Amino acid sequence: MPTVAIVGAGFGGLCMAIRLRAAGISSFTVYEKADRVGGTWRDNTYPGAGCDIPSHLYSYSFEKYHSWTRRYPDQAEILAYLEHCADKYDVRRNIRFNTEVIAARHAGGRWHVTTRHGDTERTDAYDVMVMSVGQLNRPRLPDIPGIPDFAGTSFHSARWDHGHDLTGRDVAVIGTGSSAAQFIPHVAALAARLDVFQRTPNWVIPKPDVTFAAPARLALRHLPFLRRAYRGWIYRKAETALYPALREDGWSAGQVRGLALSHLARQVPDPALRAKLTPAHRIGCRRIVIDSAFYPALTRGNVEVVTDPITCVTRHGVQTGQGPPRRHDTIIYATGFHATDFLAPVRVTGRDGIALAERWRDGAEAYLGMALPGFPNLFLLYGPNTNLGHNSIIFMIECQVRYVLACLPYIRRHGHMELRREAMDAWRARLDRALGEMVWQSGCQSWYRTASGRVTNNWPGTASLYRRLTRAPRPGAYLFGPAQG
Ligand code: N01
Repeated sequence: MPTVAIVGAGFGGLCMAIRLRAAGISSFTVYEKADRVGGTWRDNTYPGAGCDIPSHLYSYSFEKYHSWTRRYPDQAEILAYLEHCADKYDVRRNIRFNTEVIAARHAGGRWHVTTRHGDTERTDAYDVMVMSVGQLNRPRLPDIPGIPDFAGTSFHSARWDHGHDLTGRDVAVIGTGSSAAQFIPHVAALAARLDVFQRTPNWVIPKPDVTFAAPARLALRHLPFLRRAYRGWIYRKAETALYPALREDGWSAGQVRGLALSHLARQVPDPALRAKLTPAHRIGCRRIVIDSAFYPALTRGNVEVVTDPITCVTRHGVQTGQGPPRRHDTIIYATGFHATDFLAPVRVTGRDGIALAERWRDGAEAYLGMALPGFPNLFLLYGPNTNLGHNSIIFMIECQVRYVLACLPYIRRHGHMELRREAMDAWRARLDRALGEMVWQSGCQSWYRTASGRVTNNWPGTASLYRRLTRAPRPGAYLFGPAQG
């Protein structure tokens, strides 16, 4: 059996490991730079962190006996779920924790993986390389002058400083994306004063969370048909109600927009604040925020939504060009991630010394989000153009893992499989046509796009279409043969 290196022990890497083990393949190693599994759900521990996709869809289809306590899981429950899966499917013994992959180079027909563990660097060779490092793993600080001058405490939302008590503080939050929306209610309840710096308002729709009563939990856990029906219902709702709103479909977009506007009207009585919070961009163009506690927090007496552009950060706090200087003793950067820098900072070099960073200079791309010409036996999970604006990414990851497993027999038989250039070009053309029909290119800026405007992160089809396309590798798309240099 081919030996497999997996990079990352988040949802993707764990899924790959579990399915390999289930297929009777144990010749794999998972490299994880941190000391535990969980990926984004290990890193994002801000108060209120959770998922705005329902638990029964935001989970592995094969892990049937887990009992979710609520409709929308919080971070702690998702992390516990991943820990549970790592134990139950016995993949921990294949994980090398505290080991960061710094480079991967294809040479002599194998992947040479260079890792750092403390001060020790070493290189091991594998037949197959699976990169599963996520899209939102490297926090981004804004490009605002003066950040290092601030005398108080500051941190990014994905690196929450739990030792810093926010009670009675004057706090500034920069950013109003999904992360900020989740933690602002908690910060507002503790802080003496909270300034929320909003550059672009987002569309917000309600998150109808509920805790499952014991009988419902038991039924969903032990009655497979009920569980399947519930999961299927959420899935179909995402495909039929949310997805069309992301296309040039005026009627569906109108429905979701109406839902967001009535949510805003219901939760924010003050017309001036409501005006500040009303987005100008088309709904779905940026990630829709799904939250029911965000707007009420912004209406509190100790909270101000500041829309004047930030000019700088000083020793004393975040400043705008308007009004008297502001004073803060804490700044929280909810400013997102380097989302379009796929795989960075790992140096990936393919056949004949091709550097992946060079190949992706104009934006990341991969066939089905997984394979690339010049990079034999390399697969990406949650790679370019596989993020969703409407459904569960865990579903996409499972499609990808199934695809990689279906490729392994070819690799075993032929030594290597490498995507044909023509397959990549045809895929690119197909993708561009589909992306042209999506709302993401309708003018707004978002983390879905590179600075030059190319949408590198999102999948333009339904999740069901992706599942069909990834059912099995199309042999015509690949070159097969003995391992090459
Ligand atoms: O980051 P973001 P996030 N000056 O990039 C602002 C997923 N997620 O961490 O919009 C002023 O969305 C920026 O302003 P603007 C989810 O996919 C999922 O919140 O660029 N402001 C924006 O408001 C999500 O989309 C869950 O004008 C600046 C904010 O910072 C993704 O993670 C929960 C600025 C960044 O928002 C990222 O969300 C949480 C500047 N110079 C997150 N620079 C689930 O529930 C940036 N901003 C599954």
